[in-house]
Amino acid sequence: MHFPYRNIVILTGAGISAESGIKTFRDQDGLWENHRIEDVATPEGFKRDPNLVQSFYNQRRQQLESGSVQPNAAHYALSRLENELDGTVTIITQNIDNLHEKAGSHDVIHMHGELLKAQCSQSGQTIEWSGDISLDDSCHCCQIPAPLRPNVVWFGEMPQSMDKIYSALVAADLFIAIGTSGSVYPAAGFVHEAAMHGAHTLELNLEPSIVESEFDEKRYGPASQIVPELVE
Ligand code: BV8
Repeated sequence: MHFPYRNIVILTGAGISAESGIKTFRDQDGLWENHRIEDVATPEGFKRDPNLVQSFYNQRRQQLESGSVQPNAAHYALSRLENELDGTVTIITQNIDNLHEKAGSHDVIHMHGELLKAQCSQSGQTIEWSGDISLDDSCHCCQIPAPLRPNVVWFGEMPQSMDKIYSALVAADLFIAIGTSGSVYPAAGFVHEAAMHGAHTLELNLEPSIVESEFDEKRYGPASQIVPELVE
């Protein structure tokens, strides 16, 4: 693989996991189809109906743990790129699944959290978690045990590791976005940040995203085809 880049930053979204059987958010029969964002992906929604929100994430965790969901050729291609490139490959994922890690990627930043972790609703501390989170599950880190919530960044909450993300974007000489609609910030603004610091920018998606005009280069098709083609 001839890759004239040394510091690659890759932003992934739900589209990279679609062919692994995980629903995206905004495609046909997507996750938001049956739920309003305000009801299942905001702190207010959790306060209003914690049961609904816990079960929305419990179902997604069950699917991930059922073993029926495995990395696809796109995840494996990125792991190969990280192992073979003479340089750095940083994956910033908006996804809360663990498919990049299962495919062998090591430098993965989960900016919107992780499904296989629970979070203390008081201290924000996270713990590895498998199985359902129920309303009776509480933390062991506070004087008065607090309820556990999914370790997921909801709308209106600050994404995780933003300082680490911005230093990666500043240092990047190549920025690739894979499988994201570009509809959520600050992730949708990363291409602009990387371009401002001189990176070449490439969009790999099934169809043009909302921010496709910001990219130097675009390739469209299913991730399991166009990502391995790029890395080969
Ligand atoms: C914050 C976790 C500030 C939960 C998620 C106006 C302007 C700018 C910003 C805002 C604004 N109004 C409100 C905001 C802020 C808001 C926002 O951006 N709202 C949007 C709706 C406008 N953002 C926030 O609130 C963020 N926080 O701004 O904090 C702050 C500052 C200081 C202090 C406190 C706070 C936090 C946002 C995080 C929300 N959490 N997820 C969960 O997973 O349930 S968002 C969720 O949707 C995902 O995580 C992802 O990030 C996001 C977008 O989804 P995508 O991954 O792109 O998926 P989507 O379905 O949309 O698209 C799939 C794509 O794949 C499609 O393009 C499709 O064509 C393609 N595809 C499909 N199949 C394939 C494929 N591609 C290739 N191959 C295939 N086979």
